[in-house]
Amino acid sequence: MAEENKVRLHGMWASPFVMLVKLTLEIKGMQYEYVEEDLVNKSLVLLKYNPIHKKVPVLVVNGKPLVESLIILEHIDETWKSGPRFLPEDPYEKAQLRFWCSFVHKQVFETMMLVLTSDGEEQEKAAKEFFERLSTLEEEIKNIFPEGIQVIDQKNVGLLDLVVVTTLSHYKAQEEYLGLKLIDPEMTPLLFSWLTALLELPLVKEALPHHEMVVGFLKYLRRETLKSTSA
Ligand SMILES: N[C@@H](CCC(=O)N[C@@H](CS)C(=O)NCC(=O)O)C(=O)O
Repeated sequence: MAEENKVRLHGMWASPFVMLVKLTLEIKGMQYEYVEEDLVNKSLVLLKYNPIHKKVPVLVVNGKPLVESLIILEHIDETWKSGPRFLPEDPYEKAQLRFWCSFVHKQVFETMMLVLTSDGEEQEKAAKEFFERLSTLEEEIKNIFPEGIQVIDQKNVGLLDLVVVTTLSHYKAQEEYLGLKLIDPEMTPLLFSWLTALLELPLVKEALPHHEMVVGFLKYLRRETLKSTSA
């Protein structure tokens, strides 16, 4: 590989943001090196490349770091134009797409994390808010797919497809572990069908970690978060 094309991704296997960048690199057909980070003992390299947020993913291209998954994605899309494009040319469409990607990453992801790491009344409140946000997304899906969910294939997968599938990819393991329905086919039928179709894409299936690993990670996450919030 020529030096000017050296790409390295610092990530953590369970992170939806890392999975998003991985899928993008793979769809673009890019060669890259992957470095698994231990987020409990962050490496000096991670701290050097992302001193402000200290989070993964970090993409290092020719020695230059990029952080924040959606920013990384736009950079990849604009730099490697040869593969499929993830962002539309039209400025208004692009702005709308950015809005909905950010809505899923912030509003949906954050309330989902609260549901996964709380108990009792706090969990009920978080779940209510999470379902409200999913209903907002469901309304937008009606605009995106006015004729119902289209057949999605790997070659025409878009940015919002990738953001939705990576953010919600662990939902079955989460439902099983918590004994809670998170993606309800009756409450949000379009989201359920969209997600089901996306999870069937071969590239997505291959990228998903094993169910048991996700359940093990959830146990750990709940235990550590509940311990720190009750201290
Ligand atoms: N907005 C960031 C979120 C990244 C993020 O939250 N990464 C988590 C893993 S899922 C992380 O590195 N956490 C380490 C920490 O918070 O110390 C992005 O889109 O890249």
